[in-house]
Amino acid sequence: MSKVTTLNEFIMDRQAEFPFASGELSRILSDIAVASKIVSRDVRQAGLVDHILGAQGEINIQGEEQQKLDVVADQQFIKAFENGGEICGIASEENDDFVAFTSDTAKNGKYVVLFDPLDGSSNIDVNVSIGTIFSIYRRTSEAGTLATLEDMLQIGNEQIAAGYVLYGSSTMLVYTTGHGVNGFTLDPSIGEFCLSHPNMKMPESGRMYAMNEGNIDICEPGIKKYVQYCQSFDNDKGAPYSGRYIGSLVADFHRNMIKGGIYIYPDTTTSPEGKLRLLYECNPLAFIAEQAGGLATTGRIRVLDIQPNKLHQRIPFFCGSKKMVEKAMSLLD
Ligand code: AHM
Ligand code: MG
Repeated sequence: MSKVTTLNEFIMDRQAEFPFASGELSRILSDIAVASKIVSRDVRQAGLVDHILGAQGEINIQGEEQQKLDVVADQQFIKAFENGGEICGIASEENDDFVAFTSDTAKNGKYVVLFDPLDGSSNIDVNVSIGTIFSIYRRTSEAGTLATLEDMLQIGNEQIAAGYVLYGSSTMLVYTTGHGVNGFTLDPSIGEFCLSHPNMKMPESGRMYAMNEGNIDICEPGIKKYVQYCQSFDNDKGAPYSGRYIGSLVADFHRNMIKGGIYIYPDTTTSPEGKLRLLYECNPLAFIAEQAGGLATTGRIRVLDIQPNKLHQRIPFFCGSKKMVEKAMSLLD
C-alpha cells in the first residue's frame, strides 16, 4: 500500500518553497483547510438542516435563527482568519466592505486574504457542486497598523498563494503557492485532506466549453463566432465539442483542469463589466490556471495584469486550456 500524504505533511515538506518561509503561510493554509472541513460538513448537511431539522420555522433546534449557507461559510472563514494571527484583514464577496482585524496580534499579521466563501449561489439550494475560492497577498501597509483598502486592491501578479475548495461528489482542496498546483481530497473517514492530484496540469486543449448560452444574443458578436466554432465539424477536433455548464465556477474550472476545456463569462449588454469578481473569483483561478499551464484573460488582456480599482470589481472572464482561450480571443474584434 502506498503512503498517504496529508495536506499538513505536504505543506510542511514544501515550506521552504514559500516566498517567505517563516511558517506563517503554512499556518494560513492549515487554517483554511480546517475551516473548509467545517464548511464541507455544513454543506453535506444542508438538506437536513433546511428541510428536516428546520422544518418548523426559521428557528433551529438550538434556538438560533437559520442562516443561509453562504453567510455561515463566510463567518467560518473569517473566524479562522481572525483567530489565526497571521492575517491582518480580509475582503469577501459576502461583505460590502473589507474587514481590518483589530486585535494587536492581527494588526501585526503580514497577510490579507480575499475570498468567495461559497461560490455558485444558484446551486446551493439544489444539491449541485459549489466551492470556496481564496487568494492570499502580503500586506503593503505597515505591520502593527490596521489593514487598508490598498492591501486588498493588489494586482493578481502579487498573489502569494491561491486555491479553491470544491464541495462536489467528494470535497477537494486545490492550491498553488507559485510552484505548481496540487490537489487534495478529503477522506471523511480520517478527516484529512490527502494528496490525490499531485502536480496538476491543465491539458493544452480539450473538447468541452462552458458558457451560459442563454446570454448569447446579448454578448459581442465574437462570442457567437466562437460558440459556432465549438459546435462545428470544421473546428480543430473535426467534430462538435460538448457543452458543459454547471453554473458553479469552481466545478466548471475543476473539470477543465482535469479534462481540458474553456470557461467563458463575457460582458453582456445587461452586465457590461461581466459578472465575475476580479478579486475573489478571477484572480485566484487565473493564478492556478497559469500555474497549471492554462490561460486566463478578459478576452483581451491577462487577468493577473489588471490593477484593481474597487473591491467588488467585475471583469469578463475567459479561462481554461491555453489553446482554447487563444482561439476564443482570436475571434473577438
Ligand atoms: P455567485 O458568486 O453569485 O455564486 O456568482 C458566480 C457564479 C459562478 O459560480 C457561475 O459560473 C456563474 O455565477 C453563473 O452565472 P449565471 O447563472 O449567470 O450563468
Ligand atoms: Mg462567487
